[in-house]
Amino acid sequence: MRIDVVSIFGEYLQPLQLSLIGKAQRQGLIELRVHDLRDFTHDRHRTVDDTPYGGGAGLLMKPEPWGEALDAILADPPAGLSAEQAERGPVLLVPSPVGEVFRQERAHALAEEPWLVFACGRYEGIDARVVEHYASRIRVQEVSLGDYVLNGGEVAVLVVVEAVARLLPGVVGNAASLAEESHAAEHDGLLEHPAYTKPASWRGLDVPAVLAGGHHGQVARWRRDEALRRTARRRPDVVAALPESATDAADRAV
Ligand code: 6GU
Repeated sequence: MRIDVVSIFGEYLQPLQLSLIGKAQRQGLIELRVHDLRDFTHDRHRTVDDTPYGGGAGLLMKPEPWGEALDAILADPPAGLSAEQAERGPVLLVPSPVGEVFRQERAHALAEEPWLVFACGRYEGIDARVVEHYASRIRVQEVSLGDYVLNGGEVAVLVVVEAVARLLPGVVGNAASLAEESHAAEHDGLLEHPAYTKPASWRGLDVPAVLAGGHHGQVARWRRDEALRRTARRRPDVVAALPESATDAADRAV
């Protein structure tokens, strides 16, 4: 997968050199290219921001450097795309508090793409014509991490790249661990049950006896019950959205 990121703070993306994502880059599973938006300005001060039309506090990012940066990236596609993939182009992801909330389903969908481009806004965001223009040429998705405000899109890139990259074949050693975790479709999007390792007793707290009992059916039932209870308490929205078909009679008794 090729990932291009445009930012005025490329150093923010250094953590992507660490751990499994760094290793995936060294193995050639991911190619990350970070571009400095200021390289696409033409004035002495390398200006990327300006005051908003209509007034108001803060500065907006000017459209022209974004147009030049994104056009240059689009003109340099990864090698080995099929004709259809080249025609479709990348998905342009624009982190923003006004985007749709980023969820595991979207991470799975993006993991199928050969090419992602991220546009990191700062200040009060990017002139709205940038998204409007590129939406007429390629697929554009504005994505939010949740209902709070960050200073820019770079942290969201860290989040989205990590969530997507770990779904690529070969990035996470044990593929089976992906199916068991919180928000996995295999578990109806429920939160994961609590988990324990040795010792069996620690500071007066014992591991639930059923987990050491060796009865696989009982362990599975206990985990499902705990996942349902935890999700109902912490994320009633997730339980409310479960289709009838996702729960059986034993679930509904929890
Ligand atoms: Cl993706 N960007 C910014 N600037 N703020 C956010 C966000 C993204 N998600 C939540 N708040």
